[in-house]
This record gives sequence, C-alpha cells and structure tokens, in this order.
Amino acid sequence: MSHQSIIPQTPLESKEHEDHYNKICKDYNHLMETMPKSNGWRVEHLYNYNGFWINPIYIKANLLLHAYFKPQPTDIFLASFMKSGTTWLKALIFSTLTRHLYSFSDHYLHHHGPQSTFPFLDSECESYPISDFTHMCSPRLFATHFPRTLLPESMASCKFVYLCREPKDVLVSKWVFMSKLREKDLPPFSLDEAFDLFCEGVSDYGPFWEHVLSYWRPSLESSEKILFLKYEEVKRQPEVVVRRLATFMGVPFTTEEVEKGVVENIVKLCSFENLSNLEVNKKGVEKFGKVEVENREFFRKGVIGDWRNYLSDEMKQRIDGIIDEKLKGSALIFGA
Ligand code: PAP
Repeated sequence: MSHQSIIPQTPLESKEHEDHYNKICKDYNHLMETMPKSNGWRVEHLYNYNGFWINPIYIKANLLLHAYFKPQPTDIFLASFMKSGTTWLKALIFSTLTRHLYSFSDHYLHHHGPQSTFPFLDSECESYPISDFTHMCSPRLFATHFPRTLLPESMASCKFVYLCREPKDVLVSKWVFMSKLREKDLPPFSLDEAFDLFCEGVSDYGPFWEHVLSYWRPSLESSEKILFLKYEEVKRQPEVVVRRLATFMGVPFTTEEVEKGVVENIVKLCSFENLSNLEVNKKGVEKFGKVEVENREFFRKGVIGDWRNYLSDEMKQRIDGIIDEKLKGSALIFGA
C-alpha cells in the first residue's frame, strides 16, 4: 500500500486552526516526497524520518503529536522498542498504580487486554483532531514506541519508564508479529530479509541501537526521570522491578502492603501464564488507529533466548558484532 497525501477531512474550528493544520499536511506531504525509504515489515515502505525508520502513519502522528499534544508534568510514559515486553509492562504499571481500585479476585485485567489499560500515543495521534486527554486522571499514563529524540522537548519534565530487550529476541518476536499483520497485497516476508534489514537498522522505529541509546544516555543523567529496564531483569526479578516501578511512579508500597503480598499478587496477575490463558486475551481484539490486532498476538512465548530456534550461528555472530560496535563506549550491554 503506497502512502497517500493527507488533506484535511474534518471541518476545523477557526481559520487559524485550519491554517495550522494545513501547514502540517503540507509538511507531511513534502516529507513523503523527500525522505529516503526502504522496505517495510508490515507496510510496503518505511521512511527515514530524522534518523529513524518510521511507518508513514506514525510520521504524520509524530507531526500531530508535536503540534497538539500537551504533556502535563505528572504524565508517565512507557516507552519501548517494539516487541520488548510493552504488553507486560503495561499490565504491571497499570495494576501497580491502580492497586487500591481493584481486587485481585476480580480485576480489570481479567476482562480487558493489557493493551487497553492506557493509550498508545502513536496511534492516538494518527488523525486530526487528537484527543486532549483531559478526561484522564492524574498521573496520566501513555505508551509510545517513539525514540526520545522524536518526542517534544516539553516532555522533559515527565517521567519515562523505558523497556528494552535482547535484540535477537526482539528481532524474532518482531518478525513473527509483523509477518502476521503484514498487508495482504505484499509478498511474503522471509526471516532472512527481516534479519538483513534489522542489521541495517531498518525496522519500525529502528535502528534498534539508536532507539535504546536515545533513552539510555539521558537515563544516566536523570534517573529520577527515566527508569531504564530490561525485559530480562523483569523476568528474573519481577517483584524487585515492581517495587522499583512503584517508587519511581511516586506510589511506593507500604510495609503492610508488602507483608500482605500485594507485590506478589501483581506479579502473578501479570504473568505470561495468567494473562495468556484469560478468555479476553485468547479471543479479544484491540484497535490501534485503523489496525485491529487480536490480543493473543501479544502473547507468543514470553521467554528469554527463543532466537536460538530461529537464527544460525553465523547470524548470531553478525548481529552481536553490530550491536557491540553500535553500543561501544555506552556501558549498555545485553546478555546472550
Ligand atoms: P508490542 O511492541 O507490539 O506492544 P510487546 O508487548 O512489546 O509488543 O512484545 C511482545 C512480547 O512480549 C512477546 O514476546 P515473544 O514474541 O518473544 O513471545 C510476548 O510473548 C511477550 N510478553 C507478553 N506478555 C508477557 C508477559 N506477561 N510476560 C512475559 N512476556 C510477555
């Protein structure tokens, strides 16, 4: 599917609004004609937008986000590279923050997919007018896959939880997911092709290493604003991570809560085994802009190291070499 130029669809409130929106449309159309493009994973092409490979829908969303989204200092963002465990972290963050509102025997997450717990900002900004999100209680929670450098500077006062994951597991998870959602009129997408593109940095929101570094570097300077997490550490020590999350979000667990097992209950509620077996996550569907995704697609295996079932030794050597080189000097490392 090739991209289409955007023209205003909605009657706009005033001449000033109309001019502003028309300018954004013009900028978008100009970008689409000038940006380098490469093969896409789900859609035909990704475009290199300020150093990152982005689906055209989200380039437009990014322009609208910059123009209209008004962050509040109390907002908390869950930022992640795709397929790093966003679904899991959404469930953990939501159930930690709302722990006084739901009982663990009849919880919101028993009836709703984790992706529905708070808005995915990138999709929310897909079309004009975007919501002002003023109906949301404070602190408002949002998820995004945009790298830090593609987000407005005005978000600097907000808190970010950043989640990343071992890149070979990300690659495999992303290839399986995108192959399923791939537009039907496109040819099949082989793992070899996905692998080569990933190594060149070309996958939605890539290069992987630039994305991770865009949050890693500022997290070193302001750990009170950016909590940098790895999927593997959440897997190994979920209770420790949930307690860190609560403290970071300004709602630390009390001794009484810890003694009553609230942390363990949250971890159990959000475990892969529990969530993936719920009816809502076997049969339910979530809408992201115009794209519908079955909840079960967000739960595949949920393990560390599944790349071993897909990548050869040679592929491992190549991708590890690239990641080592790109992250050199950053002190950021991923386990094998
Ligand atoms: P997204 O980028 O489309 O939002 P995201 O949720 O970040 O996807 O990643 C999905 C991965 O998290 C899947 O990994 P896999 O393909 O290697 O299996 C999915 O299985 C895994 N996942 C989802 N929920 C959980 C969970 N509760 N615990 C551990 N892993 C999980």
